[in-house]
Amino acid sequence: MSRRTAIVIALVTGLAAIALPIMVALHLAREGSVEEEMARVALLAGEVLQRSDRISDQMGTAFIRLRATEAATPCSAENIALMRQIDMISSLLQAVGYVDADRLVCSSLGRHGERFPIGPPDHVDATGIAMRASVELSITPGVAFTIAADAASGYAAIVHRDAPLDVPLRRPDVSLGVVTASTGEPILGRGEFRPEWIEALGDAHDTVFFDGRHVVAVARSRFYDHAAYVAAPAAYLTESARALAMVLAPVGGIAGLLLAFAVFALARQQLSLPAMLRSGLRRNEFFVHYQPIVELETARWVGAEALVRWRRDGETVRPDLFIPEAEEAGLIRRVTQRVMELVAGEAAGLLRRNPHFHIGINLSSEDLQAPDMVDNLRDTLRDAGIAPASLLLEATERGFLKADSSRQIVRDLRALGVSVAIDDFGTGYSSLSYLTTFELDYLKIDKSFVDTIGQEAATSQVIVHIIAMARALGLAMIAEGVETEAQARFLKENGVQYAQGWFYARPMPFAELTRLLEESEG
Ligand code: G
Ligand code: G
Ligand code: MN
Repeated sequence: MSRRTAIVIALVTGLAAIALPIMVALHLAREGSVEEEMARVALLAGEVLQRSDRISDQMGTAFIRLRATEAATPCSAENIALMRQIDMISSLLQAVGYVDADRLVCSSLGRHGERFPIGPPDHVDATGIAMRASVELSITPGVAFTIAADAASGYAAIVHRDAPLDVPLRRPDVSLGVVTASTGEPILGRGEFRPEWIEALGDAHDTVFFDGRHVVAVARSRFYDHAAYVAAPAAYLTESARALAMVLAPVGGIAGLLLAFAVFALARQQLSLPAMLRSGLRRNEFFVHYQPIVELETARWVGAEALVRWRRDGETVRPDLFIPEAEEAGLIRRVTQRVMELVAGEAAGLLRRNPHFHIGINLSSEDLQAPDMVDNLRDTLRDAGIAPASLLLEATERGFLKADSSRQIVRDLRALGVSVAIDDFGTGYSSLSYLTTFELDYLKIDKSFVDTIGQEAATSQVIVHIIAMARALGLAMIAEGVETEAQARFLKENGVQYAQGWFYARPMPFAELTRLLEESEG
């Protein structure tokens, strides 16, 4: 994956991370309000049913008590007194009375005579109750009553028509009513009514559903042939969903931002150098350039230092950038291993044809601690058919810091026939006496000392001491970073055997190295 693709993916994912929770919040808001509305209408339907059940209970009780008097004249003074008493104790009945020939002859209010015609019953139910659903009485104009009369005895109960519907409503356009459960015939109700709402009940005791236009609850009485329904139009939903969304959307937005942030952090981590190094190793993005090492006496190329390069998305990353990262991330062993494989792969032929030519490979301090390092190297060299003497391993002072293990590995390497150099000498912090405890072959004089040659600075004397010391320790010297003829002359005059630097050649691809070598020998 290229860096650009990764950034685009991170951006798209980040945007999705912001948009998705908002959409989910909106959806939940709608869902939540449907559920909320279902709970609300179910509760209301239960209340309507309970009220209509209690009204029926009180009517039934009233009929039983009135019938029990077995009075010859139902409108006797004693009977009217009883009616009054029943009326007083029945919380939901407005009055009880006596019906004859479609007139309310008397009631708990007194004797009415001819004054209260109530018309014929709308229907007589299975238990012999004659229902008049909506009757207006002349003493209370504009108020509708339901009159239920016991057809056999003529006794009747009078309730406000809408008494069962007297439940607290949040909205005026909620429909509610009571129907005959067995037939679905409406008994009383307010607002829109659809027969299919009752049909949806089937054999169940109650049901609640959303038919796309209304949230509907229907509940059937356990005692009477009644069912109550409550239906809230869906228009509320969008409204309450909007209200809920106003709360949820910002929460979703914040969650989205957090998510987007996490995605970004993850993407950044994926784009981090260690992650890129890992994928670079997997995808063989590393290659090696070779910088010739020159014998000062003869000006001949006697070897070359392998310098790792990394081509990432078309550009070459410098090793001073990624080597420290690789060390930090614990990947340097794999980098070194890869360099060794690359060198073994391309340079084996050249090294067999030129037994005195050598290739230098840089080691990191971790390489000098790895117990399998010597065995791995031996295998790599054997598989490639390279003589160990063709190899120079360069380790910096830092590499020698863990003295005991690294000293043994250096010993094993040299026993194998490989040469070992101390690289960047003088730039570390090891004491000289400490370095003398290592058995080495070469000392590479760091460029910073070569740079001082010919300068007046006091440090320009240091290189003289380094040279003297290397000679005392019996180490051959390779001067690094030689850029001028004057530097080359000075080094040669002071007994430095080898040099490396732009004055001779820059690091180059292997093909160029072989071409130039063959030309010089040709
Ligand atoms: O020429 P160049 O920019 O490649 O060198 C930069 C630094 O990277 C030098 O200090 C060199 O020692 C180091 N270096 C180059 N190749 C390797 C390698 O394969 N392994 C290690 N550990 N260091 C390397
Ligand atoms: O492993 P070491 O630090 O020795 O690697 C040598 C480093 O110095 C590499 O980055 C290499 O490209 C660089 N180099 C080699 N010769 C010269 C030179 O003559 N001048 C400069 N400025 N850098 C050089
Ligand atoms: Mn080096």
